[in-house]
Amino acid sequence: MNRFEALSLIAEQYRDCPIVATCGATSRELKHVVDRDSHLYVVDSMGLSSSIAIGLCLGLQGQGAAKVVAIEGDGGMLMNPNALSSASFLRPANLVLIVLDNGCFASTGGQRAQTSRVPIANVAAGFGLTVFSVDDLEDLRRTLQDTYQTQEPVLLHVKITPDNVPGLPYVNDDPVVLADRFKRFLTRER
Ligand SMILES: Cc1ncc(C[n+]2csc(CCOP(=O)(O)OP(=O)(O)O)c2C)c(N)n1
Ligand SMILES: [Mg+2]
Repeated sequence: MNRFEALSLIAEQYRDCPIVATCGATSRELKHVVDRDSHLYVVDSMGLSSSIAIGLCLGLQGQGAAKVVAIEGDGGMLMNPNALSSASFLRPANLVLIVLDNGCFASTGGQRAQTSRVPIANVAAGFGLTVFSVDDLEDLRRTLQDTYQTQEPVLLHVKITPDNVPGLPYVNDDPVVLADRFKRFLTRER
């Protein structure tokens, strides 16, 4: 399974939920799968989609968002592992933290990342999070349905191949504009 295939399933299962996508090819490809007001493309701020999503979970409590999804890369996740500690400590019941693990910094040329030796799923479980791990599309489809139903913060570890969809345009929108569109989605009547 590659990133684009994984993102297609995530966008389908979580089409009504806020999705915070990490920078680089993840935002680029998600935008190409489907571009929705419910997406926040975190251009450049590598590693922060998980922290942003945790804050959103807390801020949106009782406001009808079934789940808040963060899509992080393996490199980004290990750049900001304290988000795992925060998620475990704060226990936002509606957090779904999805880590697309290709073992490298695929967006910037495929340099080897620490996940080639540091098992993210074990690290997250060690922090006390409930962890799901998948490595094929059928499992991902099933597990996305399961994570939609959970009543606790979860980390979904998805093993993907290290390729990028070639030729996609950069997400060059002004981050202020991207954030404004997302904020308007969040404050819309449900
Ligand atoms: C603090 C910081 N360092 C480096 C970058 C450049 N950069 C953007 S995406 C990326 C690779 C991200 O790797 P990973 O999170 O594993 O996602 P992948 O591209 O593999 O899907 C890098 C190094 C950045 N945007 N911010
Ligand atoms: Mg990676």
